[in-house]
Amino acid sequence: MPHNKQKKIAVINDLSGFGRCSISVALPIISAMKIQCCPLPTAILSNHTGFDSFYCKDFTEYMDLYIKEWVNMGLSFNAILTGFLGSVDQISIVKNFLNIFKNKNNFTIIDPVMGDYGKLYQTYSVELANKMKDLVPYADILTPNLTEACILTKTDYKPYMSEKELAHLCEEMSKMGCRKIVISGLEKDDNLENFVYEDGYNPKIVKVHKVGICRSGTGDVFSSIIAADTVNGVDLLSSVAHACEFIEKTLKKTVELDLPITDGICFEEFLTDI
Ligand code: PXL
Repeated sequence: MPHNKQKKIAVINDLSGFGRCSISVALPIISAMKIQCCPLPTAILSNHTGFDSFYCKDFTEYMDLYIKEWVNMGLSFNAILTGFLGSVDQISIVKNFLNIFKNKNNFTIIDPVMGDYGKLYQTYSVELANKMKDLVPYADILTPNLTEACILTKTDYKPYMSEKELAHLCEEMSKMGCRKIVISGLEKDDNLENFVYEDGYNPKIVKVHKVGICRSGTGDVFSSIIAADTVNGVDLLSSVAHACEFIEKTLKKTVELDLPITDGICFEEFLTDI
């Protein structure tokens, strides 16, 4: 197939025009890592839901037609990365997409985007959050934050958990059908930690020094780097270290520039060195 000569990743996520998250982050990062990024939008927003006001157009009704064209073109992907969903009905649309495009030669990275700091994002219903579990069995790599790991395992959220508690969360998620899990963005003292669980190995913690507080879209930078590194043949632990190092320097610059918390991290400053 002429369209499948270059490595490419399908990214199922929303397009937020301002606030540096989702497709607006995945496109530049994955491209800078020399992989073609093919977005399938789940919703189009003026700016992300962390702002007090935003316009959101749900894309559910157009997704099947969009996917059909990709099938007709004979596209294939080296990885599929999913993120923010716009409605409950999108769970079955994403499952259908994975049933068509997931195969034994590619990877699926499910970022079960649902919330942060113990709360669901504004547009997420409890029903959508419950249904997100249906995508876990498709994940070669699952990248929840702590809030999302708690929702998936029906565990009460608390901002700090011991390694034993984190390992337990991972065991529960792995029973749901995914082999590798990274619980990302754990804020502990002055550090940002990531708990890396790979079936059959002792879990590892990858940490970096955190400057200021965590910002919107950091999880999207993280999952985009993991997806692109995986396609480029990098092992999970090294790619988590890579993502952390990139996020650490970007957070530092973001604080230096004194950007509003809502505006994400200024990854453009370092994009060409990624
Ligand atoms: O970064 C997660 C995310 C993705 N998409 C939208 C969001 C958020 C977090 O606030 O609002 C639209």
